[in-house]
Amino acid sequence: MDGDSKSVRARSWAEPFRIKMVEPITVTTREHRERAIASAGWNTFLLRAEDVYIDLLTDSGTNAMSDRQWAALMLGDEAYAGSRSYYHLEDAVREVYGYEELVPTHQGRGAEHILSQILIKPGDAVPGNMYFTTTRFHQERAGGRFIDVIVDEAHDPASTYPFKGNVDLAKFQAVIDEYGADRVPYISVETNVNMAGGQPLSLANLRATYELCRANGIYLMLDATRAVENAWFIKQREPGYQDRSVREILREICRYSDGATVSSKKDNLVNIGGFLALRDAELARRARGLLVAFEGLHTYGGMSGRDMEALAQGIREMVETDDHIAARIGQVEYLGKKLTDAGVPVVLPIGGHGVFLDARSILAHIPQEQFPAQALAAALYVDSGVRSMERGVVSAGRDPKTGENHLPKLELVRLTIPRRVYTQAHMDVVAESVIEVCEHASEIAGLRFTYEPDDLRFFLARFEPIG
Ligand code: PLI
Repeated sequence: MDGDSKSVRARSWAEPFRIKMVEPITVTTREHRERAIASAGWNTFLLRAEDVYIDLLTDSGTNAMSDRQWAALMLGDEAYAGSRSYYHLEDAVREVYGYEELVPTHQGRGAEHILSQILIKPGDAVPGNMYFTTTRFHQERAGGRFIDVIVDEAHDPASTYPFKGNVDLAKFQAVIDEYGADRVPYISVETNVNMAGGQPLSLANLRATYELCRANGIYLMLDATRAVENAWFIKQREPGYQDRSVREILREICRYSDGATVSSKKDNLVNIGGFLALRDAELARRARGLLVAFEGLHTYGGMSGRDMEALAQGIREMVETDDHIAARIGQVEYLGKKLTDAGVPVVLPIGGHGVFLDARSILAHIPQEQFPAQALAAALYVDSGVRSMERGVVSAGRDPKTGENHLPKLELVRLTIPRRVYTQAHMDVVAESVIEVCEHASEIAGLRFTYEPDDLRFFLARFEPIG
């Protein structure tokens, strides 16, 4: 049967690239890993990367760059002011995202810092479709109060609602009613919501949210860090978008916003970088005023010229065709399906940047105050050298007013897939290890803090097993 025949059999997809350079990784012994996790205080952030076999800590800054990006590095213009590479980046952001004003930053949290400082006044409310750690930190540091307005389905790992990233408009309206529109400077709308499990919002919901914003004089600021992944899900799930390219859908997402913060370490296919993009020239002027104090001059903002060249190329490449994003999310789905077929409870539907294990259900014998997801991530590392990340009560931190732990409904371990880095064989090894660890879940003990940092505690906290 030739390739053009009208066969209805499903065909496999494959990565739209071949591998030109490799980086060796080594597998360690179980004894080695037991020592390593103990000296890391049971926190996978504190492991040395060389003690890790398959590194699924994060998809942030762990991308493999293309030959064209490596070539672009050589063209970097390292001028302190007015670098040619800055203007290349500005062109790419205007062309692909459609924002006129570019404020470059060293990474996403740099952009969040500047945005929070220019827009939030002490006592303001900042609604958002679920918190992200650094985003909420900067909003609270500026005196704002983050209020979660995501749909209820997002908090239920088993719900298969296709747009778990949607804003609940009634919750958003309630914030406006309670605080008054003048105390709500902007709503922060994250694409493909990270903490919900990489879950998309629909264009219909974004459009309605934007209309509510306009009616009340409130800005809609996107966290467009994973907007391309969101665009892919819109193409798959939202009626009317099946024949549109991801590039076109991305432009439409940005159309319903006043600006965006972006960590370029994800969708944009680079290892470092980020930006704040805006429509309003006056807001951008204020942002640049702070930028020169905290990040760098307005034409580099913490990036080198070569970083900006690689980023400009990455931005074009991520939407050049839909093949890249199809394969990227296809690989995540491949791992997710292996786990669901084996009965492992994960966040459904499988998300865009990783598979999220439901630690609350896997380790039902460990109360949330004893950090089940943290304990599961450590156990997975000891089993196979696979590094994952806690996304539960440790990441959620404490309420700055009451000092009490936030107790999120989602107590998850994130298996985050770097872009263009691992093969399906790596995914098979990961799945086998997760299944094995789940089979022995009752042997895993809870943890307690031996060191708890005040802010963003998940990065540097240390633990010890209880009992
Ligand atoms: O890590 P940064 O500073 O480049 O970006 C911060 C940031 C902002 N928004 C979102 C949705 C993120 O996911 C994000 C960073 N995420 C990390 C580091 C992660 O591991 O998911």
